Amino acid sequence: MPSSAVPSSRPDETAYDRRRLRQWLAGEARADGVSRRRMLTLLAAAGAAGALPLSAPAPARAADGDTIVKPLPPEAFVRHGTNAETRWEALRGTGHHTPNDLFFVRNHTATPRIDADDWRLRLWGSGLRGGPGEDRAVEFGYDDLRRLPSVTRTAFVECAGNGRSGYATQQGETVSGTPWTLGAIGVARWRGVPLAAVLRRAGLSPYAVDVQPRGLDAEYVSGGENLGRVRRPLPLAKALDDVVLAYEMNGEPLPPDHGYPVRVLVPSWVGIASIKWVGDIEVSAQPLFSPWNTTFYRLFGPAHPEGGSAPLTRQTLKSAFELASGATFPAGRRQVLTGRSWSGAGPVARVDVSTDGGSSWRPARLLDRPRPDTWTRWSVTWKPRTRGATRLLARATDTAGRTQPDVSAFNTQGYLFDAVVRHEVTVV
Ligand SMILES: Nc1nc2c(c(=O)[nH]1)N[C@H]1C(S)=C(S)[C@@H](COP(=O)(O)O)O[C@H]1N2
Ligand SMILES: [Mo]
Repeated sequence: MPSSAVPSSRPDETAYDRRRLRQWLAGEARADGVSRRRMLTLLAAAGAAGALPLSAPAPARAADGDTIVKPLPPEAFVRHGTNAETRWEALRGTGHHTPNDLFFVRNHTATPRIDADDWRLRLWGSGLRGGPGEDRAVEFGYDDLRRLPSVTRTAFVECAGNGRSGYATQQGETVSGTPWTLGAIGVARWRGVPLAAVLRRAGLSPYAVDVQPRGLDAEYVSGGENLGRVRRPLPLAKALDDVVLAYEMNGEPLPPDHGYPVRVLVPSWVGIASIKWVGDIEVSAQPLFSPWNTTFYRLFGPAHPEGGSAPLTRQTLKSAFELASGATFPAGRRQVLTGRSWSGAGPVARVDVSTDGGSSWRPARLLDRPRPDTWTRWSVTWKPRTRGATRLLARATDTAGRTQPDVSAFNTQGYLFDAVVRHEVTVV
């Protein structure tokens, strides 16, 4: 995608979704693990007549115990149940790419221990070439993938709920889900095989429409309901575009917590699309639905279509200071404030900073050449004069023309928080 391209627009996504939901109604799509009621709700919302009442999905229950393998030193991470959030102050001075040991972890259950020698990737389903009505399956081992021509790309993985706590702290709104501040993002240099190359080798049928990778981690139970293994369909067009089956992260084999031996990397899209520990990929000639593109990862709430938005694709626009919340600064001394801004819609080419709670703004100095799928680092100097509490603000603008608003549109699950974050500090 050229760096200045505008992302596919929401109306297209909505029409696409509506078409697929109708196919489901006609018995032409599969929705394993999604209740009929949920599908009917989405259908009513996308189509015409009287929408069924919307039941708010239960928030995921956090499990206890050791669900993450790597060390999580408290100066670098905040623990949220099965997940670990990176502290922004720990990123100061770490360079463009997030070191693997500082990268946030989002686990629905727990990191599985997998031996690459036993691991196989199975591609199967009605979207692979075979005889009429005949499902084919093709398998690749770890060495098979490593022998294929590789690509390397820098991209963020960011949870769709990153910044979610801002709905409560800045907007007084109650949302469900992990209360991340801004540390559910990391940028890495990923190396692997284009998913397109593997699909073509497996023998893609001209009728294929959806591709659904599934993780090898345990089945996910939410609100007493077993939703099965983590999986989410991707439209074939995206799967053939820039998706990578990644086996390296920042020059090392993928660490266990980040998907060893192989994960999917879907640049700029919501983190859930980047399935870790991928074990199989269904290639389907029918549209597919899973809980992760129906119940979860749609926008529900008064500002959104009744019954929910189309499934989320690209991440939104955000900025963060490389500072602890409540940091203190001595009055009268010159400081260099640093931070990073990013967007799923295109490179971030402008960042404005306020050190007086939003009364005055000035452009930050950009420290990276703006590129898609990753953040732009920036800095401003600041000589605080007045003692007491103040707020630091940073507002990014991307090349697709989006700017961070003051308020983010509420949605019940707190996804895609994009408002300017008020970073409270004290001058002493
Ligand atoms: N198999 C599997 N893949 C997964 C998940 C998971 O729990 N299981 N979590 C998803 C979510 S919600 C996010 S935000 C990213 C997080 O990737 P990371 O843990 O490497 O930072 O992985 C995604 N892929
Ligand atoms: Mo996520």
